[in-house]
This record gives sequence, structure tokens and C-alpha cells, in this order.
Amino acid sequence: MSGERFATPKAPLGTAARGLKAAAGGGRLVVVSNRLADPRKPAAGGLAVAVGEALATSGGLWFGWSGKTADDGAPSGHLQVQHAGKVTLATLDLSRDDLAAYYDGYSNRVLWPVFHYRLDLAQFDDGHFEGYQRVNRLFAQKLLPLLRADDVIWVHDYHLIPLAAELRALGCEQRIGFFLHIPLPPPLILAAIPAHEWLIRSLFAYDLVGLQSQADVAHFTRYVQDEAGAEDLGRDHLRAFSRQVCVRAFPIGIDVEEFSALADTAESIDTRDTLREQYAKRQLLVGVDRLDYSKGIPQRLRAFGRLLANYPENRNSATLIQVATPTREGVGAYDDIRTQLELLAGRINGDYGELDWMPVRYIHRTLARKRLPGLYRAGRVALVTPLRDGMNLVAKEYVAAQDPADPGVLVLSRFTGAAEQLREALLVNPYDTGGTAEMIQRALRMSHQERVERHRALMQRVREFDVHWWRKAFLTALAEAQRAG
Ligand code: GDG
Repeated sequence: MSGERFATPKAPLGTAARGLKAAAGGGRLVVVSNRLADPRKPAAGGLAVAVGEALATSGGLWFGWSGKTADDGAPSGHLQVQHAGKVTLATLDLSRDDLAAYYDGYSNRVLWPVFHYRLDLAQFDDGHFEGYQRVNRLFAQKLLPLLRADDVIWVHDYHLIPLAAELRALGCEQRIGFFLHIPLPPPLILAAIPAHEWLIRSLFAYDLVGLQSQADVAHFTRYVQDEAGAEDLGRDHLRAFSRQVCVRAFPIGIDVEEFSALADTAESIDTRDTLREQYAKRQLLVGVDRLDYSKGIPQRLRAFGRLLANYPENRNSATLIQVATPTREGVGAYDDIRTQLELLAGRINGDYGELDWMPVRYIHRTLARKRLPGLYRAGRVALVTPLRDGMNLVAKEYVAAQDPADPGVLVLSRFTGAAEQLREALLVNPYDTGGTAEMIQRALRMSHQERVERHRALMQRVREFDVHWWRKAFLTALAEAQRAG
């Protein structure tokens, strides 16, 4: 591949340097992500809360894109530093061209579709790769002067895969961990990306690579063994490309306490009561997703239509509220899916609707976060049916929002990371319209006792593997990861 570039540390890590930095848990935490949330603002969302809390505990730095483009024609790189209590927020503006190539281009038109197994939607030939490399290099150049010797760096997600390699090229020796929020596909899908080897080699500049599921870890391991002859060093460590890395699954969770507190807000209670009153004689099903082709929303609507066709007792009763939050508008594949959904919802409503009943209520807007637990609580059944998903936090939020004495039923795609943990959900193959319709029917008819038992088991898992567990497990593993001498 032309222009390929892999950065290795300028000098091997000496024993003294290793010793100095071994106490990774004790150092300042530096989080790097494409976007960041102001931890002072309430209800920023689960991940922002978790990261914000970790930063606030030890004091820390959060570094990322500002969300702003530089003034017309101006280059990327204007850095803004703000302080929010013990947390420093450092953000970079990007030029329009850099943003188009790095974010809209390579991240969202190559990495996102391929990592979700959608080779048909990937656009490899638009010259976005150079922009992705350029912005990652700029992030490294701007971050390096802000770092301290005992910092522990935690990089998030597919936008920033080569960041550690760029930092190492500049001499950075601190511990660096990476967490991928999206799935890691099987080797032969990954290999469709022209720069696949460069990408995976870049991951070996980290000390720890965290993935969402065991399936993802298996894919990664097979890739590096098949393509790079990786050696298994035991205890989740692999050696390839003259470096070693620890690779492990850290299934992300939600902040159960924060979510319970949200459920007690007036907005949440009002949402639940209003819906219960409106649908007193009907069965409510809910779906909440970003409007993304990975979420399987059209397949879900088709399965719901099949339910009404095959099980007529649900007509004039079962009602699906589907919230599809706008996202990445202007990207062709996203505009297509929006049109597809409008058609499908319209067709089902046209075929089965009555004067006083519409089977599908499709909402293409963002709901206030405080209303979500109320919506989940009002839903007798949740449909979480992505075609592929790293984890899926909606599934966990739905479980956490239920009344344990009278819980709803989770219908969950087997292709989510969450399905590895939430075995007591009703697992479905979203490509199988008839099978999914049958499972929805089973959910709607499930006995009280079975609902309670399944929910108890699910809730235990959601509580045990919450977002605090995730953060601590990752940072402990990062502190303990063995480094090449
Ligand atoms: C990525 C990975 C992984 C949704 N609609 C509204 C709204 N939401 C909130 C949900 C939930 C979050 O957005 C969505 O999280 P997911 O996990 O379901 O999916 P992605 O956005 O694709 O997240 C995924 C995750 O990263 C974490 O690692 O699980 O696999 O793709 O919290 O509640 N929030 C509000 N209004 C909405 O209308 N306020």
C-alpha cells in the first residue's frame, strides 16, 4: 500500500521507564475521543457520565474534536482549553476538508459500514484515507505537549485507531489503551479495507485493546494469526508486528443508578402515565434507536407487519412506537433508510390502521433523555433488533427501567454484543421476518411468572456489569498489561 506508515517508539521502553509508569492506575487519566461532553452539564448520557466520573475522581484531561469547523479556509488545529472542576477539556477545531475526509469520509463511509459487515455501503475510493491519517497525526501533535510522564491514556473508538502509533512516533511512552465501541468483523470482511493491515498493525501500538464481545476478540485473534502470524503469549497477550498487545472483551454497561434516578423524574413518570392511559386497552411495543442502517429498523417493521398478518388477534391492539433519532444526515445511506422507513410505516398503517388505531407510530426526532425510562416502562415489549451492533445500550436501559414485579419482555437480536450477556432475552435473527414475528407474539403472550423470572436474571447481569464495572475493569487491565521489554 503506498503511503503506508507505521510508527514504532523511537527507543525501546527501558526498565526504568516501565517501572516509573507501571502504576498506571495512580496516574492522571487522559481520555481521547472524537467528541466530548461537558461533565458539568447534567444528563450528558451514560458514557459521558462514566468517563466524566473517572476523570473527576483522579483529575484528568479530556481531549477531542471541538465539534466546530475552522473559519472558511482556515487550517485545522486551533486548540481550546477549558477547566471544569478537576477536569481539563481540550478541544481542536478541524478544517472543513479535514472533517469531511476524517469523519464523514473514512470514519463513517469506510470504517463504520465495514465494521458492521456492510461492504455494500463502503466507499473506499474517495481519498479519505489520507485525511484520516492527517487528523490522527494532528491529534497526536496537539495532545503530546499536554501530557505528563505518569499519564494513562484511554483512546475511544474507530475514529482514532492510529492515534497511539502517531503518539509513539513522537516519543510518547505512556500507557495507552484503546476501546472499540463497534464490532470487529471477521478477518475476510476486514480484509476488504485496502488499508486493513495498516489499521490492525496500528492497534499494536497500544498496550491494551478492549473490544465489546468475545466474538470480536475471536475475530481479532484470527485476523492477526492468519494475516500476521501472531504468537499467542497467553493471558490475552498477542505478539505481532514486533510488538505485543493485550486484547480482551470489556462489554460496556449502563449507569444503573443514574438511569433509576432518571426514571423518578417528573418527565419520566408523566411519559409513562400518559402512554399507559392512552394505550390502556392496547399492547405497547417500543423501539429506540439512532436512525442507522445497522439497527435493523426496516426489518423490525416488516416483522411487526408479519405479526399483524399472521396473528390477527393483535390487530387493533399491538402498537409499535418507534423512535428513530436523526443521525449523520446528508450521508446517502442514511437518507435512503429514512425514506425506506417512511414507506414501510405508511404501508403498515395503510393496510391495518383503523379510524381510532394506528399500528406504527414513527417518530423521527430526539426524545429528551428524561422521557426515555417512562417510554421503556410503558412498553410491554422492547424490540432491539440490530443487524449488527457492538453492544446496544438500549437493551440494557430497557431492562433497568422495568418494574421487577411486572416487567416487560426484551426481544433482542442475536447479532448484538448484548446478546452474549443477556441470554434470558428472547433472542431473534432479525433477517428472519417470520421467526421474529413469532418471537414477538411469544413476548406479547408471555406469562407473568416467566416475565418476572427472565427479568430477574437480566437485571442481575445489567447491574453486575454496569458502566462502573466496565471502566474499572478496563483501567485495571491497562495498568496490568505487560509491555514488551
Ligand atoms: C455505539 C455502538 C455501543 C437513543 N435515542 C435517543 C437517545 N438514545 C440513546 C439511548 C442510548 C444511546 O442513545 C444509544 O446507544 P446504543 O448502544 O444503543 O447505540 P450507538 O449510539 O450506536 O452506540 C453501540 C455504544 O456505542 C456504547 O459503546 O453499545 O453498539 O454502536 O443510551 O438511550 N437518547 C435520547 N433521545 C433519543 O431519542 N435522549
